[in-house]
Amino acid sequence: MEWISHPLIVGAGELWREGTRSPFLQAIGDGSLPEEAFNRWLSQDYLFVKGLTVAQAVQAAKTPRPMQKSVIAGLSALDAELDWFESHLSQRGIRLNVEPHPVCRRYVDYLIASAYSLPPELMMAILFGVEAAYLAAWSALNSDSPYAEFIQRWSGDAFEDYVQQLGQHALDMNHPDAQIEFNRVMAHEREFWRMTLDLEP
Ligand code: MP5
Repeated sequence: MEWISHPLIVGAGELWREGTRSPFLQAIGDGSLPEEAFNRWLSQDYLFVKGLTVAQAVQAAKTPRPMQKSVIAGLSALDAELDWFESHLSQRGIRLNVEPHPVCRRYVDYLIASAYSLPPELMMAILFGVEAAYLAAWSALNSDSPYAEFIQRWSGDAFEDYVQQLGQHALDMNHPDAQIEFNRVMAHEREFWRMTLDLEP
């Protein structure tokens, strides 16, 4: 099955659209986004990915074979991604340790608390939601933009394969509450995009 026709995506309905589209993304795609707004997103997304790395490490510890393989491979990609963020932030003269915005903090707290308290079946639906949302959001943009490197990071074939694998695991692991958690992820994604345009807490 194509990742985009996954039952969790179809089941999320309008929330899926809200979590994967935003004026911020449109402005990245057409190159009209002010640099300052981009920089604020970059520093908050770095903090998000740091938090996701913690949650995913706990998830890896709880996920059975053979699905654990995808989670561990994803963790290794997160480690490389943190290096990539750090180099972009330093090139732009942005501190790594800015204050997390409450929206970013709430999303990360949800992921880390879920990783500790929920069964791995549900964590797989959550991780699929996190990654599928970014794949859909960024791959819809025109890669001629000045932000092409960012668009490509979340639109390439390797990333799509990863999302496809997570979607298959979420189907195989199947849990009755999977849709509830997937929808929570979409609501967090929607708030994250809103935050990028209005960053004052
Ligand atoms: C992702 C992200 C994708 N970087 N930020 C948000 C708010 N949601 C999802 O995660 P990754 O690890 O960068 O692919």
